Amino acid sequence: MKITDVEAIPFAIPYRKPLRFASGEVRAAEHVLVRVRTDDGVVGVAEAPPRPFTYGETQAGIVAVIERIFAPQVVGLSLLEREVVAQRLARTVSNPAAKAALDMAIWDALGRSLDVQVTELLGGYTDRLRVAHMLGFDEPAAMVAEAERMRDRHGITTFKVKVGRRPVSLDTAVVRALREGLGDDVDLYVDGNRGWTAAESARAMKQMNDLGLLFAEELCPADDVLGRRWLVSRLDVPFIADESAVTPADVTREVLGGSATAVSIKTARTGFTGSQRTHHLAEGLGLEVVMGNQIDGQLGSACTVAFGSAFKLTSHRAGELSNFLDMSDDLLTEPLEITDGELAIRPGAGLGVEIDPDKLARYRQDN
Ligand code: MUC
Ligand code: MG
Repeated sequence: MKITDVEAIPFAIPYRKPLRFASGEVRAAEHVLVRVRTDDGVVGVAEAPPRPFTYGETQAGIVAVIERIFAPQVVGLSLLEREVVAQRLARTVSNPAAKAALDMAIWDALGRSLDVQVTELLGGYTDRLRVAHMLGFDEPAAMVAEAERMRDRHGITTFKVKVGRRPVSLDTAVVRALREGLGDDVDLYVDGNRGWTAAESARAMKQMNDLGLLFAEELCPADDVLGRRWLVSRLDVPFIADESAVTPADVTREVLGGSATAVSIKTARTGFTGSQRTHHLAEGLGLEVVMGNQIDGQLGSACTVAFGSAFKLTSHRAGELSNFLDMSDDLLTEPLEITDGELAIRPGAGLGVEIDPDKLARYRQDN
């Protein structure tokens, strides 16, 4: 079970339509496939999605940091030395998606070596998550039509609505149209990606007071420390810290400072090892948890569902697992399928997914 090789392969797959939100926009999945090989011939995989507008990483940067810094630090270690891996990677600041993908590829290789599912290794609580779909910026009618399509085709009944535009009425009109169009049987929550000020956020939440929202996420920047604390103290729904709370220390700071009351766990930025730490902390602090999406492809979504299914707290709420539906293609031999509003974990060892070599050859960008 010794790691002998780490590969970082850039690939690009276009989206059928771009996803737009307050901090940026994604038109193509320009991700990095990470493969970890062992001396037994086992290969573990994961994907890293660069999100420069959130964490500063780029596709070329992820390839470089893995090839030049991380690979030499982990080659020669056993798959069982995951804490040694974590501590070595921690010597380099930031680079969360690069570290997370390497960590998850190691867990996948471990599961395959032991012939056990990763989700069983992590906790084995259940085998599926309810799915929440993320709606990017558009006209109200188009966003309602997309939500109806997701409900009719996939049985999805939880929607996260991107907000943070100005004037705030642009977004509050969308949320109202969704509630009116879809009725009271769907769950709705909003994510501002830091687009509004605290005062704008308070005004928008007041305008949506009668719409029965489940959560509000990152409506204003965490760096507006007093404004955000003021906002969170006057809301009557949990306020999710997403990009402001990547590490357990960030979560502690945001929550104890009164600037968040719930947390988004994203395997794309904390892997399985870091996500375990955040989960345990959230459980100890008594926080709501949502399994978030870093606009992941199918491989990334398989990682989210593997982690989310492993624990009671992470499987309680619908997980954000459906962005891959907007990609024009993907790398897996067998596509993930969302049915009756749920995504199930794959039955095989590790993550239970295989990379299609023809698809990888078609979309890789390094040859
Ligand atoms: C989200 O929850 O914010 C958008 C930007 C990003 O980094 O993640 C997505 C979704
Ligand atoms: Mg978010």
